[in-house]
Amino acid sequence: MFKYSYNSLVYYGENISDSIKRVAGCGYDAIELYGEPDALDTKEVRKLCEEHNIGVSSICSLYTDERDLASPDPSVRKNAVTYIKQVADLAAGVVCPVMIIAPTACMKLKGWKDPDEERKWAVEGMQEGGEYANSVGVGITIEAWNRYETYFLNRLEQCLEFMRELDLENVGVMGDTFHMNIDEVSIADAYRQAGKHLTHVHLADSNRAAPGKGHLDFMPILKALKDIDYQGHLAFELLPGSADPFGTLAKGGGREYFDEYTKLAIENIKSIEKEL
Ligand code: LER
Ligand code: MN
Repeated sequence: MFKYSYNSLVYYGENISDSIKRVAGCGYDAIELYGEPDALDTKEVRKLCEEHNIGVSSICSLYTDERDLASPDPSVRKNAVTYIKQVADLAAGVVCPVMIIAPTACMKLKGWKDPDEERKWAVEGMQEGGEYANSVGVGITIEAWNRYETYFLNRLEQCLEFMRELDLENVGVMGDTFHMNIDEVSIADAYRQAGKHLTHVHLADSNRAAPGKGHLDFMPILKALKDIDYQGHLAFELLPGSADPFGTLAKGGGREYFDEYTKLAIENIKSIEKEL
């Protein structure tokens, strides 16, 4: 039996109590929180989760230009490490096992002139952040993003290579089917190759809508996850089909991603899980 979670990122601007209530009401085991430590009160989140009998599966860290482990600017790199530590504290405070981590800012499409130097910075920052996360009992999981969101890690095999450069016991990799649909040869094979190192999963259809609303075939994907005995959560990370999804949400668009898709996503994937 898979464990299910829904990423609160898409409930843009909503009160966390409404988000937790909706996710629990739709039968999820857990919620994935967006990684803005200052915007969340850990005691309140814990209380709400206890009340609604769900857990926090994961924290979706938000890597902006000011939170870039691979930046040539040492103050930006320092800020990124501080951010990782703050997210780790948030995770520990809400009893969450794993936080997502990435070596660069999201939407940064060009690297530093010296790739070796840049990689060294990214490894150093992730090592420091990962050690801190370990000290507060939190795992880190490295996410690959598609080529239109980063130039750095686009496929799981690259995340595994990066992971092996770290000296950490609490590190794994994760695959998001939206990104994988663009940059992997086979989503199922990439999950199989990650095997025991796969510590988190984001599910979305080809267009980042709820599974069933795009053209991905989830049967071989779920079969691969079952075959590798994946023990983490399946977290739906859905966002409106727009170059600026948060702008769309801020203007009141994407309402189907709230009640309708929260319900539909778990229903559709559970119906495939039954057939495995
Ligand atoms: C985060 O999980 C992700 O997949 C990226 O697209 C950044 O939002
Ligand atoms: Mn993702």
